[in-house]
Amino acid sequence: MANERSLVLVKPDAMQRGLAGAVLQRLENRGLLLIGLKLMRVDQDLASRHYAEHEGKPFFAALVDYITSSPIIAAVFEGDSATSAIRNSVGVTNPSQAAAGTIRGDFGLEVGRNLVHASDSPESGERELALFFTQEELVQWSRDNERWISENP
Ligand code: D4T
Repeated sequence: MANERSLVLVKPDAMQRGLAGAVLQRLENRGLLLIGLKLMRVDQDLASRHYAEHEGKPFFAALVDYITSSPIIAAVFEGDSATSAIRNSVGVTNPSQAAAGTIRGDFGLEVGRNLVHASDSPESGERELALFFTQEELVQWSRDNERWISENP
C-alpha cells in the first residue's frame, strides 16, 4: 500500500539510555518521511488503549508499568510499505532473537526492554497514530530530494 503511516514509539528504556537519536536516525536514514514527533508521557489510560489487545495476558501489568515509567517519543513515519520497512528495521519482538543490524538486535537483550514500538499493519498504524496525535499535529510536507529516494515520487 502506498503512503502507509506507522506509529513508532521510542520506549522508556531507549529514552533513559540516550538512544532516541540512534533509533530515529535509522528510520530517517532509510528514507521514511517523518510527519509527526512529540516528547510525552504515556498515562495509564493511553497505555491501556494502546495495548488493549494484550489486556489479560500475564505480561500486561508489567508492560503498562514499563511504558508509563518515563517519557517516550512518539513519531509517525510515512512511506511506501512503511509498516514492513520499519518492522524489519526494528527487529522481532524479543531482542535476544532479533537479527544484528536491527534496532532491537543491536541495542537490546530482553522482551520487556525492547526499546521501540512499531505498528504491525497499516490498519494498526492508523488506529495507533490517532491515539497519540491529532490530525493538526501531523505535518504534510515533501522533500526536495524525493526522486533520489523513490523511483516514482
Ligand atoms: P510492540 O507492540 O511494542 O511494537 O511490540 P511487538 O509488536 O513487536 O510485539 P507484541 O505486540 O507482541 O508485544 C507488545 C509488547 O509486549 C511486550 N511483551 C510481549 C512482553 O513483555 N512479553 C511477552 O511475552 C510478549 C509477547 C513486548 C512488546
